[in-house]
Amino acid sequence: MSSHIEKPAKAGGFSSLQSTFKQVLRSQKTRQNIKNLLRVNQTDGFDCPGCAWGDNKQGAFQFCENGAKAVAWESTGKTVGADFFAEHSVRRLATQSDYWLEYQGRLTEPLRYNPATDHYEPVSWDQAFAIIADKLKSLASPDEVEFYTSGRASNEASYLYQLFGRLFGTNNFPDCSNMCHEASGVGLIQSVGVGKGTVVLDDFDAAKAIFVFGQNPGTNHPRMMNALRKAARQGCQIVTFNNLKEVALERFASPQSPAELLTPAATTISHQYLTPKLGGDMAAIRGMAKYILEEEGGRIDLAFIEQHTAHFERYLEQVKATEWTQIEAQSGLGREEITRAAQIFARSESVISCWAMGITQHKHSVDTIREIVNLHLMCGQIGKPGAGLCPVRGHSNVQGNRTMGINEKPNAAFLDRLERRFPVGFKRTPGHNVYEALKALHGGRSKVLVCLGGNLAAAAPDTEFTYEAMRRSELNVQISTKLNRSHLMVSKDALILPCLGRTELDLQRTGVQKITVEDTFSMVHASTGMNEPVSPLCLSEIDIVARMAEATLGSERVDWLALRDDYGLLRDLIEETIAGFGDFNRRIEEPCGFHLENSAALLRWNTASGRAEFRASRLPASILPECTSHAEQMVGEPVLLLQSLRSHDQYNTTIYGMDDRYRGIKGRRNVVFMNEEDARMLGLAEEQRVNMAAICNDGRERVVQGFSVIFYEIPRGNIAAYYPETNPLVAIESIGEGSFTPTSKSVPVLVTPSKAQVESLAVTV
Ligand SMILES: Nc1nc2c(c(=O)[nH]1)N[C@H]1C(S)=C(S)[C@@H](COP(=O)(O)OP(=O)(O)OC[C@H]3O[C@@H](n4cnc5c(=O)[nH]c(N)nc54)[C@H](O)[C@@H]3O)O[C@H]1N2
Ligand SMILES: Nc1nc2c(c(=O)[nH]1)N[C@H]1C(S)=C(S)[C@@H](COP(=O)(O)OP(=O)(O)OC[C@H]3O[C@@H](n4cnc5c(=O)[nH]c(N)nc54)[C@H](O)[C@@H]3O)O[C@H]1N2
Ligand SMILES: [Mo]
Repeated sequence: MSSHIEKPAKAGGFSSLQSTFKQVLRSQKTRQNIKNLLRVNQTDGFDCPGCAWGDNKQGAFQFCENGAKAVAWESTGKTVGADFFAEHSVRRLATQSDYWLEYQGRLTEPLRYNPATDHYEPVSWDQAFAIIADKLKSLASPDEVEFYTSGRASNEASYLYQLFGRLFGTNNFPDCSNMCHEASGVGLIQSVGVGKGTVVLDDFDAAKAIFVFGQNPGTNHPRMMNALRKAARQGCQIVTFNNLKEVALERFASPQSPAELLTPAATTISHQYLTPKLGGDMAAIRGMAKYILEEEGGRIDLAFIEQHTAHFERYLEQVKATEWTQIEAQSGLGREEITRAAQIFARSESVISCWAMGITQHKHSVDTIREIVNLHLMCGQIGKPGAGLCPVRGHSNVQGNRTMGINEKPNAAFLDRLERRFPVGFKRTPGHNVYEALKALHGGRSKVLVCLGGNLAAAAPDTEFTYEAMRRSELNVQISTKLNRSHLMVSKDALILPCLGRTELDLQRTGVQKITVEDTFSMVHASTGMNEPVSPLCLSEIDIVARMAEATLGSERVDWLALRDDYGLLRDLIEETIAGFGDFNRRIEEPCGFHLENSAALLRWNTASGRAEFRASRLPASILPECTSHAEQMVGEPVLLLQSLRSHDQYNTTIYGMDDRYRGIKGRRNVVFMNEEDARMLGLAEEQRVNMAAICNDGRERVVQGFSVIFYEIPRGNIAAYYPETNPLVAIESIGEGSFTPTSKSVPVLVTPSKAQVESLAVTV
């Protein structure tokens, strides 16, 4: 391949260390941030806000390059207050980039939008809470409010938030998980009766094979690279399925190993690296199952199947009926390479499968995840050391949010327990997820939006639709640390409520408070901030939620302010109302916190049949939606499938910088990775500017412009570009079956040279 872009030969190593220190030096609080890094993920420090990977809390510093970016981002000397907002109207702010908005610094005082001047103006905290309470009490129905949560909120904050929402009378809890691992939760609950991973960090030491599907840990879970490196060096076989050749999954150098740090030496991570077509994993995994059933039947764990599972025969029939031609065509992989992966799976004593957004953001994600589980059940690879299922969560406490009840479809057992403490008759009908919340706001059925963190405007799909939906809210309340796009979605009334970050000291009436989080391995542990808060006017998230609740509901049923004064009391309440939290306050004093029991890991199956359930789904007829062939006929050009993904220098909608070092990209983000042969066929040269138009059948135009073509090792017919820039292309109705997750990893588009008229690109079929 002849691209002028050069990828590094390995990931990690010195470049990683260099980048860490660059971030720390840039943050304007150098000394503070060096101190911070020494406290990240230590027993008495704060939980890294970077990602949900777990740590063993022993030994040296547990931070990574991208964790350092996250910490330095929060702990900056720059601030935005009343002066800034007096100078900049909302209309003017709206012309700035996402990068610029967040780089203005930390929010320092509560603000209210004034539609007459188009400026945010200072407001007192008391006034702010009164505005929210008045508006909520004026609603015709409690279901006219949407309570969004982003996965950084602590267990305590999210518990209080859902309790407030539920006592107010709604289950409308859209959250970032709806755009993220929702399919994992849905699929795992159906298959094994619990929506969480079944392994713990120690299992990575015991595994004889690790499969990594659709995940880029070198960038998004760098601490996972330590576990993979260690496993690889111990002789564990690592098999990667990724649409792109991600360099960290090929070769990784530990910044902690002197030899690998300073020399070209590195550890080979993947023993086998397969590059399926977008959405082709289910076919590939079906192929593995087919090979094992037909060629290595002796490796099937019949005793496990007999004792623990249901519907195996149906699955067997379905696998037999799946043809190799379809498996190869849909996965884009050859039978031999699938066979090799299957042999590693079948012949290894203990196997872990990890996955992330490359699996969960497709139309058939739930079925794909259930197919991963099928393979594990067939070979008895669950509930024993070194074996099991590992959806690798994103946000540092997204898993804890769900445990605490941030869930638009709460199960009956959860509500029953809550009702024993609060005998009020909680609503039992499901509330809104992100998709339904945006539709309800857009349609005027929901009137108030409250966001506990995050940046819904930039994170959600179909940018124009999302903007309009948020602008139609009559009151938009954003609890945030930094200015972002979501604050600019205003019409009548809006509030910005500045909160403390995780690195900051949280001092309440009874003293310094700690919060807790749950990592991807269901480990719950405490986190204590230590930095001086950026402003005396910033409140903790818990304080904000408690006062919002107090203003709206009064203190008759819950003494919100007492819980705010002492988070220990809040944890007592959690212990009383949520299963698995016995002795909560004491157990978080243990150095590593405690593990929440996982029934599937204990071979107990909370499913309809009381057994682990095989799922016999057909492969999808096509990965491309039906309307695309029509579009191809109309336009005479091939439709390409786009995945939207993260660069190395971003945290979701927060852009730290313009480089994507491991993919060889410097100083820009408006690039589209394309197979050279596809480019040739389309008459495109490398670095040529192109536009992308989405293929949808709802009559709306969705176009993004001015992306430079980069030749890249990517399967024919697939392209990749960064999120959130490509969000305008993801149609609101394009969601996963059973998960409602935007299909951010399979967006059918037409690519044309930029000079072409945008009008002529608007494709509707
Ligand atoms: N530094 C940093 N850390 C983060 C985040 C961040 O933005 N920055 N975000 C956090 C969050 S919320 C999350 S959810 C996680 C996200 O972590 P990831 O899931 O790793 O994030 P993505 O960048 O979306 O990467 C998707 C990967 O899947 C591959 N892929 C895409 N489609 C397919 C497919 O159909 N099949 C296969 N086999 N592979 C495919 C892509 O090539 C890419 O390597 O990271 C968390 N950690
Ligand atoms: N096209 C496309 N779209 C995607 C994805 C994709 O891969 N492709 N990924 C999806 C995924 S996996 C996710 S999780 C979502 C992410 O969706 P969100 O979680 O909504 O977005 P973030 O970018 O993580 O939120 C960043 C904002 O959080 C606020 N913040 C940061 N720290 C704190 C804190 O401690 N407290 C409070 N209150 N606020 C804080 C800051 O103001 C910051 O601007 O995006 C989804 N959207
Ligand atoms: Mo995520």
